Amino acid sequence: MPFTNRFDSATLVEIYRRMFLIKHNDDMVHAAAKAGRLNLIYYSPRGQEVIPSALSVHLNDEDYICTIYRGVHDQLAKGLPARLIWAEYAGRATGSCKGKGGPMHITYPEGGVMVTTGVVGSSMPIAVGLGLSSQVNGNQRVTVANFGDGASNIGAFHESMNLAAVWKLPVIFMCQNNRFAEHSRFEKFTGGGSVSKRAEGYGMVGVTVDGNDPEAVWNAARDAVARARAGEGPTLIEANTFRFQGHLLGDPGDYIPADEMAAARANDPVDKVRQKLLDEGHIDEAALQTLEDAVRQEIREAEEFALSSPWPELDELSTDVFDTVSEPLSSIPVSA
Ligand SMILES: Cc1ncc(C[n+]2csc(CCOP(=O)(O)OP(=O)(O)O)c2C)c(N)n1
Repeated sequence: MPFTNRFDSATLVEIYRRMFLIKHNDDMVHAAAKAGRLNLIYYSPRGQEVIPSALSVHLNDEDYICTIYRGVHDQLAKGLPARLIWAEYAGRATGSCKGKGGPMHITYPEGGVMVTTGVVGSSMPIAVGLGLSSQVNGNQRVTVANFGDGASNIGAFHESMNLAAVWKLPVIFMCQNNRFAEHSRFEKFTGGGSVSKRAEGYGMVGVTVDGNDPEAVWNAARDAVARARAGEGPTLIEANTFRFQGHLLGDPGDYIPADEMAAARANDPVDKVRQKLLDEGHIDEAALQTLEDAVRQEIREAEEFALSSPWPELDELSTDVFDTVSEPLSSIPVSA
């Protein structure tokens, strides 16, 4: 069930807990990679913690998300257990994809994490298909398609927006605009200068929010989820944020102007929300530390679980590869 339907102290504390989980997980992945305990390709979501944390408190376990290679923040906020992510990172049989997917292909259908994709722009058409399934089945499930600003210039973005609008599908297009696509600046590759304004061309609602402001994201997500559940169609949200690391682990990110990076880090949303919680009296320091210690313990256990898990057996190579449930192709009549 959604955490709460009011932006009260409990909601803000829960949003912060999810943000701290994302940040601490990221710190520990970096530490494990640097120490050689994990060998992985890794795309840090640091700086973008608010977006999935403030959105996911509106979602049920049964709701769907589609995300991208950078989407560990989306996965953790949706409730995917960290130990399954770590085991997948480590290539172990206990990972969310039995060690065969790796960091760029984390899935967890039991918790609604339906796809993590490395193909830029492909989270959106998959989300449209999931939205159509919810409409056909008559359930109230909402699907969130997460993607970056770069993906908003891929053809699949426009096809997905159009179809979702025409069919009034319960889909939220969540553009996490972190200002860079690989090494290119948003302004240099985006006609019109706005992603959300493109919604108008498809007759759907589009909004721009400060993606580092939990209340702004929470409000926009509340409206979009309500619209989707009421059968009133999709919403495009452009949430502006900034990424604190290079494109992927090992990229120094020196194409990001130093002053912009320094300003973004000085306004670290995790620190800001923590301070807001204390300043406004939503929680006290001791309770916050207890909450953070629980997260640290969760990630410590995730790493221990992953690194002590067995490797996949050799015959895993060919399991889950072919569909064994449906009729063999040869038995399906082919019309002339
Ligand atoms: C179809 C396709 N084209 C190009 C790439 C190479 N590529 C990988 S990540 C990336 C940048 C995407 O940027 P954005 O959508 O803004 O997401 P971000 O990485 O900033 O989260 C590109 C071009 C790809 N993986 N897939």
